[in-house]
Amino acid sequence: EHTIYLKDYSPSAYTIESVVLDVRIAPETTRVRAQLTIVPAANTPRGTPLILDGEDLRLEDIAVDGAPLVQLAYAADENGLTLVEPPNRRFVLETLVAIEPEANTRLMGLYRSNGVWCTQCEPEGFRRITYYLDRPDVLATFKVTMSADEELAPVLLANGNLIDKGSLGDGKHYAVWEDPFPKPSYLFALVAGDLASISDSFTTASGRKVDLAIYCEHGKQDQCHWAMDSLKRSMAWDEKRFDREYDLDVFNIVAVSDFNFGAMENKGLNIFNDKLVFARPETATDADYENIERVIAHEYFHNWTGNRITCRDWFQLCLKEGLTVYRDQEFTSDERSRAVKRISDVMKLRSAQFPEDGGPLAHPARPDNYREINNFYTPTVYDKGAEIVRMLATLLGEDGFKKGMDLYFERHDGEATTIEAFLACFAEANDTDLDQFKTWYEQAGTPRIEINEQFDADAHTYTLTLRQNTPPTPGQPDKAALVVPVRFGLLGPNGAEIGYERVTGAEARDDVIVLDKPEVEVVFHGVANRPVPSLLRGFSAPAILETGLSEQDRLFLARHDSDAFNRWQAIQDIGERLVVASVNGESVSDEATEALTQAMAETLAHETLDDAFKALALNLPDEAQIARAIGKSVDPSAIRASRQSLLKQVFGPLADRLEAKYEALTSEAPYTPDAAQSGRRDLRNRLLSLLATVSTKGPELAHRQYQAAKNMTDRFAALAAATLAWTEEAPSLLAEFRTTYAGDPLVFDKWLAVNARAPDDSVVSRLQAILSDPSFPKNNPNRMRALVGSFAMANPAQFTRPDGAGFRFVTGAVLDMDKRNPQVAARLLTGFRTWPMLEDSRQQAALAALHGLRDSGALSRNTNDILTRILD
Ligand code: BAL
Ligand code: ZN
Repeated sequence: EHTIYLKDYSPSAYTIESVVLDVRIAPETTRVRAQLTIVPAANTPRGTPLILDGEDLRLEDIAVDGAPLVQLAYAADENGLTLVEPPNRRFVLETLVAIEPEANTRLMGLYRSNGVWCTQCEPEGFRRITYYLDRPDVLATFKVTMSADEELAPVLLANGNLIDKGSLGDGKHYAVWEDPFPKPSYLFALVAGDLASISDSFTTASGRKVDLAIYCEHGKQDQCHWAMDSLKRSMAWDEKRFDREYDLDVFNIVAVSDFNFGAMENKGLNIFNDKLVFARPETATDADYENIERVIAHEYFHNWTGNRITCRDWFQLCLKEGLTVYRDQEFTSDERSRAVKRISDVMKLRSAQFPEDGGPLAHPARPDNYREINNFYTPTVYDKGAEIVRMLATLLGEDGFKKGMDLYFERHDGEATTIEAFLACFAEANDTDLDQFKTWYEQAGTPRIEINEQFDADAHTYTLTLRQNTPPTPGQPDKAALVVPVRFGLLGPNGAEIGYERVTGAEARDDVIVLDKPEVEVVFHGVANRPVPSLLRGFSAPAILETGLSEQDRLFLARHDSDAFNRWQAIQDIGERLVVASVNGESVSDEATEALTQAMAETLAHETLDDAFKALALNLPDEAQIARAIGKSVDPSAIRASRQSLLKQVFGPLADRLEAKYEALTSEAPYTPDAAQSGRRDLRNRLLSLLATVSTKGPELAHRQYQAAKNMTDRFAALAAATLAWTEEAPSLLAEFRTTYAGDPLVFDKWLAVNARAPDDSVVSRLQAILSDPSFPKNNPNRMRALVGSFAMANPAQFTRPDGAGFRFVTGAVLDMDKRNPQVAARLLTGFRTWPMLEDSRQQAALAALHGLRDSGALSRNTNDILTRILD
C-alpha cells in the first residue's frame, strides 16, 4: 500500500480561489455542478498537469472557461481527474458529476441518514462530492446553490450565510448559501431534509447578533435545549477566556443518526451525531449531559482553532485537535469541578491513549507517515495532543501561555499552518526556546519517570533524583529525553508544605521541576525533617510515575495532599499494588487491606471533599489499569478474580456505612444536570455498584433503585450495577429495560453497551445472537460501537477468552462491517491493540482470529492498515 510521508510535503502546484457549486439533490442520483476558479502557483511550470481528487464520481460534463474539453485533454479514473495541460493562468474549470448518496454506506461525502441528506468531508470526503484539490492547505470561498423537492427537503442548509431562496416550480425549491471565509474542503457541509428546529440568539462582545438554531428530526426538539444552552455558554466562555468572538451571522447545528465521528466542526454548520445533541432526564444520563456540553463546546471552539486557523496537511491534525481538546477541557473545568475533570481526563488518557502508546499502534502526536489518514483520529492525536498543550501552559505559566495564544491567533488567522509555527508563537512571545519541547510531538511512547530520594539529616538537605526513559515504539527504537514538567510539593509531618532555603541542581520554577535530561537532581537546602514528596501533581505530564514511596507515605498523601489529583492517585496506587500483588500470588497482609479500608472510610466520611471526587476515589483501579501495571503475560481472568476478591476485602467491612451513605444521598429534588446534583448521583451510584459486589443486600438495592428511578442516570446505574455484578436479577432487568425503551435508539445503545460488559461466560453467545438478528441495524455506527466496541474495549476477561470466542466475535463483526463502512470497522479492530501483553495461550487465540481476518479476502485500506500494524 502507498505510504504518505510528512517529509514529502510540498505546496500545491495549483490553488483554488473560489468555488461555485450547484447541487441538485434528488433520490438515487444527485448532480453536482462545480465551477472552480483555479490559479497556478507562481513557480508552477507551464504544462504541469492538474490532478484533482475524486472518488465514486460519474463525470457527465467538463469545460474550461466555458469551452467543453476534448477527450485527450483530460483523464478520469477511480482516483480522480487529471487535466493534461491546463492553462497557464487563472481559469474556471466546470464539471458536472452524478453521485448516489443513498448507496453511500461509508458515511463519507454526501449520504442519507434517516431520509436526511447530509455530508461528512473531514478528512477526505469532499472528493466524493466533486473533483477537487482535497487537501487542507487549499483555501477557497464557497457559494452553494442547492435545490431539492420541497416536501422531501423543506430545509436546505450549507456553510455561511443564506443569501437567497425561492421556489423552482414543479414542487422544487432552492437556497443559496455563501461563506465569505476561505476554507479547506474538509469544512464544507450541506444538509437537506425534513427537519424540525429550535432557535435562539447570542450577541457577541462587540454587539453582533448571531442567530442560533439546532435542527433535528420532528418530535425531538424538546431534547435540544441542553445543547443550545451549552452552545451559548461556550460562545461566552471563548470570549472571556481566549478573546475569541464568533464571526458569521448564523450558527447552525444539525443532529443526524448515522455519523462516523461524534460531531464535525464545518464552518457555521456543525453536524452532530444525535447522541451528542439529544438529552432529557428520562433518557439521557448525567454523563450524556456532560458529554453533550463538552462536544458542543469542542466543535464551537474549532471555529478559531481549526477553521480560521487550519492545518497545512493531515500530519498536523493535532494542531487543531489537541489544542481544541485542551480548550474544551478548560471549559468543562471552569463550568464544573476542575479537580474532578482532571481525574476523569487522566483516567480516559490512561484507558485509551496509554494502551495505544504502549502497543503496536503507537504513533507520535504528529505522525510522520500514514497509509490511511482516517486511522489517525486517535487518542494520541486528540488526548495526548491536549496534554502537550497543557504542559506548554504549565511550563510558560498562565500569562506566558496567553501571550503565545494571542500571537498565534494574530499571526496565523486565515492560514493553514504547522506545529512548528504554533510553537514558534509561544517561544517568541516568551523569549524562550521550545526546540526540545517539540520532541513531545515527534516521539511516540509513554515516558516512565523514576524517582529516588535522599534525606541528609546532618546537612539538612533533601535530594530528589528524577530519571526518564521512554520504551521503544514501532519505527522508533531510540528515544530522546523529553522536557517533562513535574509539578511537586513537599509535605511536612502535619501535611502542610514545608519551607526550604534554596534549591540547587536542576531547574525548579516555583512548584515545577523541569526534567529535561535523562536524569536530573534537585537539592532542597534547609530541610529539617524528611518530607513526603507529592510528585507529578495534577498529572503535569502524560507519563508513568514510579516513586518507590512506601504504603505509609501513600496513605499520608491520601489523607493530606492538598492536590486533589494526587490525593486520588495515592488511593489508587495503594489499591493497584494490592491487586497486582494478589494476581502475582504474593500474600497480601491483612494490615495492608485494613489500611486501605480505613483510607476509604475516611474518604467516605470526609466533610469537605465533594461527592464527585469521592465517587472517583471509592474504587480500585479497573482491570485494564491493573493489566498495564503488570505489563506482560497478562491473564485478564485472573486479574478480574483478584480484583473482585479485593473489592470484597476492602469494602466489605464498610458495607453498613456504604449503605447508610447510599440512603442518606437519596434525593427528591427535580432533576438538573449541574455538577453538584450529578456529583451526588455519581457517589450514590458508585456506592450502589460497590454494594452490588460486596454486600448481600446489594442486588436487592439495585433492583429497588431500578424500579424507583425517576431519571435515566439512576435507572441505568442500577441496571449496570446488577449486570456488571451479574446478579440473579440481571437478566430480567436487562429484558425489562429493552422492552421499556424499545423505541429509542440511543437508549438501545446503552442496553447494548451494558450487555457487552456482562462478565458471565455466556456473554459472547448472547452478543452474537443480538448481532445476528436480521433486524439489528448493522449499518449504524453508534449501534456497532455500542455492541462490538464496548465488548472489545471494556470487557477484557471475556474478550480475551483463551478459547478465542471473544476475539472471533470481534473479527467477524469487523469483516462484515468492513464491506459497508471501513472507517468504523477499522476502529473496532483497534480493540486488539494490546494483544502482545497477553499470556501465551491468549496471544495464540488472538493471532488465530487476526490471521483468520487477514486470510478472509479483500479488506479495505482502513482495516488492512490497522491489521498490518497490529500484526507487525
Ligand atoms: N474534526 C473531527 C471531529 C472533531 O474532532 O471535532
Ligand atoms: Zn475536534
